[in-house]
Amino acid sequence: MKNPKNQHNPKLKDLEKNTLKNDKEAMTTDQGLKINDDQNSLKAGDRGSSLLEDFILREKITHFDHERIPERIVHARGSGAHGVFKLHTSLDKYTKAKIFTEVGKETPVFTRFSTVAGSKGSTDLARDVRGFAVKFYTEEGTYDLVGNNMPVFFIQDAMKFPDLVHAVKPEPHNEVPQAASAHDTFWDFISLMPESLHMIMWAMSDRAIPRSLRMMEGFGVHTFRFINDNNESTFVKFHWKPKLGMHSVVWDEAQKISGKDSDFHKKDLWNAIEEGDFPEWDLGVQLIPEEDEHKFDFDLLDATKLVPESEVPVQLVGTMTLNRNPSNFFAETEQVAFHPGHLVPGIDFTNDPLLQGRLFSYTDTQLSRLGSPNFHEIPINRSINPVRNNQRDGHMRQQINEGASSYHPNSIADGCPFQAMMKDGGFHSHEERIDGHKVRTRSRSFMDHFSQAKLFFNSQTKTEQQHIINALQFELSKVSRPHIRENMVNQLTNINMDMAKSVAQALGVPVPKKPAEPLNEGKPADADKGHYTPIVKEPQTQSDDALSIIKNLKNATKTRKIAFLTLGKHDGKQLGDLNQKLKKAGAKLQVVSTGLGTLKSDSGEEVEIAATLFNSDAVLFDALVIAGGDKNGTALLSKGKAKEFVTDTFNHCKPILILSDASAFIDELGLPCCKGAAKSASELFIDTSIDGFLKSLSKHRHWEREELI
Ligand code: HDE
Repeated sequence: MKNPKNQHNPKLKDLEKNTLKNDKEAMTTDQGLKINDDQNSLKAGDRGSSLLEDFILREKITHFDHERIPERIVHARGSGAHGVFKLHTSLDKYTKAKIFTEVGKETPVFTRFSTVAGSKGSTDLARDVRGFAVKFYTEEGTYDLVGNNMPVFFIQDAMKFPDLVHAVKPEPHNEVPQAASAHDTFWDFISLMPESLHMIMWAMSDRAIPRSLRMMEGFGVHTFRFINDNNESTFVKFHWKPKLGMHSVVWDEAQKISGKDSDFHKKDLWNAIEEGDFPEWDLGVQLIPEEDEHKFDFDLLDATKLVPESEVPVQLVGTMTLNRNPSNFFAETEQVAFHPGHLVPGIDFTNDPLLQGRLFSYTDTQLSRLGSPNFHEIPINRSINPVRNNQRDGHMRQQINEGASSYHPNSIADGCPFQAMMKDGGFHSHEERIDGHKVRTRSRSFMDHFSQAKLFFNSQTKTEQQHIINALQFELSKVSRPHIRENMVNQLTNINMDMAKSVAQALGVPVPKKPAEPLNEGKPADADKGHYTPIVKEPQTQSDDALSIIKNLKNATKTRKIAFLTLGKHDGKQLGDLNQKLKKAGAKLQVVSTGLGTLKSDSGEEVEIAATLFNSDAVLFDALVIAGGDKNGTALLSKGKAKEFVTDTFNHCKPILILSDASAFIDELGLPCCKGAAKSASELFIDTSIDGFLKSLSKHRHWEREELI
């Protein structure tokens, strides 16, 4: 989508130096030689062997042979987009970072969303954490906010990251399962590491199966520091809040989407941007004065903890809008290289041991992924502030540094490039008094592994709690070793006994009667036992509405995709009326029938069919309309696929509008929940009026229906 506003985006201007269009131009070799025959190799005779001399064939095949680069070790599957961040509230009291002080300023960004565990070609709808990485191209250098869609993490110390990733990735002996945590090694590790339990609650919740990348929150996860002009520090937690609100799919739906369209999220983001429905997120900050560092019932340096919004409110300061799709997936989305250590003056780290390890890992991994320390020169990674230093050479160097000096201090180049004073934007690491022994240990203040898992579970609606239980039942039912299932149930007893019991019942393991002693194998061989014994306690904040998706529903109608199921001869006036009202609400109606082409309504208007019962599926839509007119509704049900379409929509609790004879339709449909005794439309949460349907759409799902299924 060409957005006229983008012509002022300095990063997009910068990228233009490297973009190429082939319009009306001849094909050439990599050396610029025009090619006359791209169909045939050079041969000794027209049936003879190919000649080594064929430099054109050799060049083409050699380039092809080397096209692949290693995929990211984690977050391999991603979707990216360009956009801008605009600040509306200055944070100059806390930070000198210009992106957060100059109100009205638009900073170019490139954002990449990802799943974590799956390979590059895996499905979008895996139950997984989503990466949410934003690169801000600022005049003070590039700043990366490399976060996730969940505010906490599985582990507390970077030392355990390779173990966690080995455990969740496909098992090493047979390389299965792909993009799934439902297997023995993952749950074996988790069951022995109680520090992961808070994150497990998030990963088993609906947050792990978002409806759209446009409808999920983002978090910086760690506690960072803001530094102001007086070099005073304030702790900060970053939040991204989607303007469309949060929405998720249900697990059965997620699995079916994976089969019907494994690129569901990728296409959704791409299409929204192409259609001008630019996704937006508000950036929020939680600010904590340095003197309050120890006032919480958890450690701010522990990445398995969040700061409840009811304790420290999130202040919204600006908005990110993604308004342009990449021109080339590999050049931009694949080659973009994020790093939590890409900072600007005014932002700094804390001693969170997970963050500290990340500061090493990201540059290191780019070296093997992108192959050279010059990865910062790749156009998508290039700073819009010119790069000047004494780093030289290396594979694929692009910059041509002039002059004889490549060192500092020097006299022959007048000391240039020179070191910038702090007042001129020179980065100065925050000075912090550190006084302690060199120890390989973990602070006792990190040993409460359960209280925030309880907080998260307590904060969910009944529906959401049931989804967590269902997810645990599903995941652990795929674990073949009974002792792992049992260990996991024991861990759950320290979060919620009812949850632990329900999970145990579904797994065929002993149902616990009381909370178990938590297993904690995540401790050193000679550890002082007392030090590493988990602290089981209640959270200071018992429940926080901000943690629930359902309690925070908003704007649910905008960009919703609605299927209008018809065989033709539908009521044309009804369709027109519905279309108009849906458009006004920002939703999109698509006609679905048995084949492509056009259909005529009862009054003769032609409508274009967007999808068929065979090339599409109910899981790819947010809601369903059964057209009225000439027995259209019940006639539809003679098609087995249509029955499945309606039943899936019903089972996934999505809004349904029946514009034909609703009771005859329901009777004919024979839903599993009401076999024999047909229930009325209202008892089944099925709408029969357009206005009622619009209300249902804005609610997103009829969760009450889960009671009937
Ligand atoms: Fe990452 N992570 N990570 N991570 N991470 C990577 O860097 C790592 C962690 C996150 O779209 C890798 O360039 C360690 C937390 C995102 O390109 C690698 C630890 C959070 C992305 C790496 C963590 C993240 C990555 C793989 C524990 C949320 C995708 C490819 C100490 C705050 C960025 C790459 C993109 C990618 C290491 C934990 C977010 C290997 C060692 C916590 C969004 O460097």
